Amino acid sequence: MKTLVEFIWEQQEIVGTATGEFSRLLNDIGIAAKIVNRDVNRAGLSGIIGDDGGVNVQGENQKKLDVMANNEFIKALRNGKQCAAIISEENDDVIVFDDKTTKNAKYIVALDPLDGSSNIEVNVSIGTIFAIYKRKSIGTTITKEDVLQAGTELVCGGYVIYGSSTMLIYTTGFGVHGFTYDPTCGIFILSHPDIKITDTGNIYSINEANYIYFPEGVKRYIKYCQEDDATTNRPYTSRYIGSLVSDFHRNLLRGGIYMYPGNLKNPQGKLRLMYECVPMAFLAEQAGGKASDGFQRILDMQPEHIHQRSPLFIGSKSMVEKAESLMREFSPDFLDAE
Ligand code: AHM
Ligand code: MG
Repeated sequence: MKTLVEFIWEQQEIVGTATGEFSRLLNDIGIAAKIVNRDVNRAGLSGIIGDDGGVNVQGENQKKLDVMANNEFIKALRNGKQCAAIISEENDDVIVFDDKTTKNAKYIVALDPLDGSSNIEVNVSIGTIFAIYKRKSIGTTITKEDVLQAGTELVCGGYVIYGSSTMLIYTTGFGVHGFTYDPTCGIFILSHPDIKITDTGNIYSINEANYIYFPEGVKRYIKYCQEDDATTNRPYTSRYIGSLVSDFHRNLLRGGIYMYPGNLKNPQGKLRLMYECVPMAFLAEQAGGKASDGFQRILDMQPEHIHQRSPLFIGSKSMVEKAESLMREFSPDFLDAE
């Protein structure tokens, strides 16, 4: 039995970066996850279900649990002192810590504290998504270059799923590893070492209600998924929870594709590049899968602002490649036509 903390240390020693700072940072994320897990579990009893009354920078109503989860992560990262700044879905601007120790910390964390929050009230699995970058500047104030880094610079990507059991999954570029939370002793235990996604699968996940607004390439891909072809195991099966963490997690373990494409109303789709698409893309690639905006690799995209959106096609490699080929054939100019 190996705990998350033991595993992180072991991995750091293998790659020769065992200064302890990164281990402590990941441990701080684990601490916040446990508190959020407790609150999510008790939400129906403790009066923290429902709207908070606030609206975030994307114009979405904030739920009480969104705000609570955001506060817990900020608190844990501030107290842990290994993170110099946070980019959060719930904060318009970058949160920069400026106390004596923390302002020299090496890392920057981007996070969606509670993803899939429209599912909170109905007891459906939700999650936290996080991305860790190493800052470029040390000893000065945080710069734009520290904050707006491409996914290729990512040090760690991961998520926590608050589901029928709570799990923390992460990668630092040496495989994808999953830990299940044991609530009786309060620790994350390694349960899914070295997760791999199959090259193809039979699940497709997309909000088909947006069909009429989709690019032609996406419409063709949906039809492809629905055609009868025994050699490729089609028709596939459709599964869409509406919670990226849960949809991605299922497809990672079973094989499949998740899509949130651009549409005529929102050509860049809905998901945020830095704290939703990029960490998931790192995990997908590390598991042997693929992540794309329909034309280019998600990890190669250079963010221009912290809340930037991007279309996302992610999961089993062959399935993403098929979707990309239909996008190129039938909707080559879709993203240029904004
Ligand atoms: P959120 O960060 O505001 O919760 O939005 C992201 C979520 C994803 O988890 C999910 O896949 C998607 O939004 C669902 O959107 P839709 O309801 O348009 O299908
Ligand atoms: Mg989200």
